[in-house]
Amino acid sequence: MADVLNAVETARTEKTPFATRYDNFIGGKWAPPLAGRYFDNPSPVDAIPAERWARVSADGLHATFVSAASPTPTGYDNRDAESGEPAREVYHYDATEDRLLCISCDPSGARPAAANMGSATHPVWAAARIQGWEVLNHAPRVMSGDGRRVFFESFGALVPEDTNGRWDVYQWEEAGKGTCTTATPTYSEEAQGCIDLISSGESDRDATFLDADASGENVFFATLASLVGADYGLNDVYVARVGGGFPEAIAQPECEGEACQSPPAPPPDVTPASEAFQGPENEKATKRCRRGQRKVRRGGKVRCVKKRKGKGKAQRKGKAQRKGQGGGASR
Ligand SMILES: [Ca+2]
Repeated sequence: MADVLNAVETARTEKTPFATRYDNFIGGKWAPPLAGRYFDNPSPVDAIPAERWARVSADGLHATFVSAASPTPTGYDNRDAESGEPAREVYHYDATEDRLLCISCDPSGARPAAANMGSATHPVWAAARIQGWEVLNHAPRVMSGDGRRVFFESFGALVPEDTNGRWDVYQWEEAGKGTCTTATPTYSEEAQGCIDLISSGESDRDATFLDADASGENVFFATLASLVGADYGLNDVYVARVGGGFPEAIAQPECEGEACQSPPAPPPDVTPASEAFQGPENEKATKRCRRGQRKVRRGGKVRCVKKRKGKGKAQRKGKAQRKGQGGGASR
């Protein structure tokens, strides 16, 4: 094992060496496995972040993990339908009810379609998986804070809409606590919850779970599939959001006959050259008179002359009256 440890992990291991085997930590106490079957790997935590296949919910009452134990502790035959090799499945454990569920086992009871995640010489068969840790100090949130949702990837098709024979992102939601009930079409008695696709199940490439928020109502995943009209291809990050979605652009109907005309020409420049240009012809627009004077055109030229007092007073008075009426009417 030392060959896969980094310097920090090696130092810790030397200080606190691994025991030869570990009991299970259940309900605050260490307890030996009921059947006496200990894991081969004595490490309580895998040294390689990407291979840490277990999580505990924030409330400490729920756990999810991956195991290839065969048959499964829940009695499902998890041998790959083609190779016959035991395949990894995803489990959910609820400490409040001491209940273990296989949430990725095929709801129909059929044996799984698994993929070899390893190599020809060291095969690792998996029908489903949760994402391992991304790096030493960060694990994607594969389970909501309350433990009632788990996001996993399945190679096998668990719903009829999954037709691509590739890895897809799924959600397991416990029945009775959210939108899932025993009457929901995707409810599975085996999983005691609803199993739904998050990715499309139709792309010819794998979809990947990236992360989720604590509520489990926002799930981030990557896919090559174009799930909205504006996505023209390539690998994109999507968020599946409870109550979310984009308004799709409405396709313009095809035109017929006279309706098929060119779009109207853009409006002319808002600043015509004649206004921007400063010269004699612009004198009227640019010449300003002093207070008490007004502009008049005489002999082709603009001049400032004294305002006529009587007319000016009458105009100002009329304006004031209109203003006053307007103000009253608006209240
Ligand atoms: Ca699939």
